[in-house]
Amino acid sequence: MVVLSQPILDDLAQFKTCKPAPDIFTGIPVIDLSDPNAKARVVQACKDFGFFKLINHGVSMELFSLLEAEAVNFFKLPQQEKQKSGPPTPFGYGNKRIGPNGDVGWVEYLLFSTNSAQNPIFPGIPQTLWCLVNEYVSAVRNMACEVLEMIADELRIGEKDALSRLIRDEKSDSCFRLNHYPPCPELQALSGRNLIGFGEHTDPQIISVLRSNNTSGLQICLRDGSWVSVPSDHASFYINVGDSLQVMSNGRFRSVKHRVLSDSLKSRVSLIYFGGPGLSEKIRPLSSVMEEGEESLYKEFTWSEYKKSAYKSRLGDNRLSLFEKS
Ligand code: GA4
Repeated sequence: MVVLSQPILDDLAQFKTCKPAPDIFTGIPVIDLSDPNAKARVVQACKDFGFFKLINHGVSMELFSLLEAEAVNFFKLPQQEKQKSGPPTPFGYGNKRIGPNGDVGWVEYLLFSTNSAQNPIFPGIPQTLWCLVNEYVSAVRNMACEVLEMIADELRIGEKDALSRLIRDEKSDSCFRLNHYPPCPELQALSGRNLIGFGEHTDPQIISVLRSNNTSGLQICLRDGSWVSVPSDHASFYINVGDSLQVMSNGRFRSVKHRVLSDSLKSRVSLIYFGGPGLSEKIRPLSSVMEEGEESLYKEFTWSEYKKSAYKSRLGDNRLSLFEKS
């Protein structure tokens, strides 16, 4: 029999739980970057799911594995050591608290701006980890730009770099997070449920690029409102459409709601790049995607306005609803 002490039970009580996901969903589009039909398939996936898996992406397994190993080493450090790089305001080490408005999750993480000048000095982060983060972010950004250029081409947006320039720009407000979801075998044994690691939400930026170790946990919400489990695959990337790209496509693309359940037995480590525009960039539907006479579904806003509003929201809020035209 599993016996949990009262303090542990009290601590666990603040986290939401969920029944472990039944089957792994096999319907997620898998897009081969070298496929001549990739552009059309990416656009279709952004419309249908706001989410797809990317294979043959050209970012080396070795770089991912090295960074993953460094991240694991960091998360193994004593709590006191990790805390030296926190709290995340908004960048740095965070444990169980997500964002500034009371959200919690069974997760610890490191959140960085991809613009070094915006990060405070993190006394607890080893130089090797820092260097690998920079190398990885630059490889993933290039790949994300390639995807955005394919989208721009397929949508017949005049300039090929209309979307990619937003995240390539040196003023781009992008960030990168390393998440560690520790296992919690006791709770599983006790209740048959899993802890919610990162509650349901959409990403505010343009595009998010995720890679994880071989532990499952990620779920996405389909158009019919059902939640399905994404197969884990450490060799591939998962790409999701963010709120800003939903607006730029005037609602054609879907900013996908997603969440992470912690695994009861295995640690999950995920690495996510969030490609966002510069603070003063205006976010509005691209004129080239609009049909004649089509109205914008959203009021125009700058990324700075959207971000400010996002940081006042709770994780699960529908942040775009404030910017929808009534
Ligand atoms: C969700 C996507 C990214 O992880 C993130 C998150 C951010 C944070 O963890 O600080 C936010 C969340 C995310 C949206 C609403 C606000 C801000 C936590 C939160 C409650 C880094 C981001 O850009 O927005």
